[in-house]
Amino acid sequence: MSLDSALMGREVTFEEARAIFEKPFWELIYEAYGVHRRYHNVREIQVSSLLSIQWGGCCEDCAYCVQSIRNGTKMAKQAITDMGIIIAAAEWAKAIGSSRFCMGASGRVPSDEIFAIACKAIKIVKRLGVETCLTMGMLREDQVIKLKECGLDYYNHNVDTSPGYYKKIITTRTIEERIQTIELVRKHGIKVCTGGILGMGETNDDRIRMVVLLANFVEHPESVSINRLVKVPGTPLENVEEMDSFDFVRTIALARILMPKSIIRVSAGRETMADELQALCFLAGASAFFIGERLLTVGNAKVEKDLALLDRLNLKTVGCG
Ligand code: SAM
Ligand code: DTB
Ligand code: SF4
Repeated sequence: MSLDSALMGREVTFEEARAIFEKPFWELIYEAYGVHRRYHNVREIQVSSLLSIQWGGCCEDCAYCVQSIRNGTKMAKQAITDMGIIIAAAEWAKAIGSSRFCMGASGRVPSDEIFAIACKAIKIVKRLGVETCLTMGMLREDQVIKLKECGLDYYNHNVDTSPGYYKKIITTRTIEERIQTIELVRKHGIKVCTGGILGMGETNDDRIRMVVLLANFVEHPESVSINRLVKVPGTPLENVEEMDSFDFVRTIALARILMPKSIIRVSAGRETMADELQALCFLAGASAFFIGERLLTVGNAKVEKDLALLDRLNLKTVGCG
């Protein structure tokens, strides 16, 4: 019996997940690629684009984030209020192959002002025939209901690391608070995008625990975001030791095996990844990435280079709608 069917529909234990993660590398990849083939069209990659609609001035102390005032950011809080800029960015995203447009805002929770801007933008972007995604911190139930009414497709809210390592990275909130927002989003029928960051000094056991947490949600997240830390000067994680690339690939493979149907995105950190490493991520079951010159505030891989990579690997992007 294949691993995915053996584990289907029940909680996975840490020990089971670790046994998968620690398989001989090529056995793990073979297994993950098999799951990927059974549930997805392996010739297709889903691409999304990001736009920061509010940046800087955040009071949270996430050790990886350039937007936190605790990390001495010079970025004053500023929002995009001009819908024209948002529409132009969404149109550009569609033109370069994105089927989903994701808007992000700094902050622990959204202010009324940025929440209203996001609601307006969601309705307009949807009319372009592009899926919408939003990430703006923790939400109240009435806000989730409002976003659903506006037609929001996905809400991105990351657990970021393992429950045990969380306090080493963020002290101004708990992982349980994050999970509450994810549960509210799920409850009101908005698709869940969640994941975390690898390469923040955590161990492989932490990476496994994070994937197990995601895989044991009552329903698997429709979209799983695996970021590789972008080391931003001035943040406490600026000089953290580089993680092993094959452990990054192993984490993707584990996520693919434990969440067979989910979209798995290689998110931040691709700018410094070799094409060959990215190809290995796709082989291990990654099925999506962000396209565009910029993520939220940091740079991303070049668009022409990404389009050429897709071409060289005989991959095509999933169309809109
Ligand atoms: N403020 C909201 C929040 O924290 O949920 C939304 C924006 S926040 C920038 C979205 C996600 O970006 C974070 O949860 C984190 O996973 C990711 N992120 C932020 N800085 C990063 C970095 N330097 N490298 C990799 N991922 C990062
Ligand atoms: C996610 O998991 N990765 C994206 C998205 N969700 C919003 C953002 C990564 C942000 C990288 C740092 C920056 O651009 O500031
Ligand atoms: Fe603020 Fe989000 Fe950055 Fe944390 S990740 S400092 S909550 S913007």
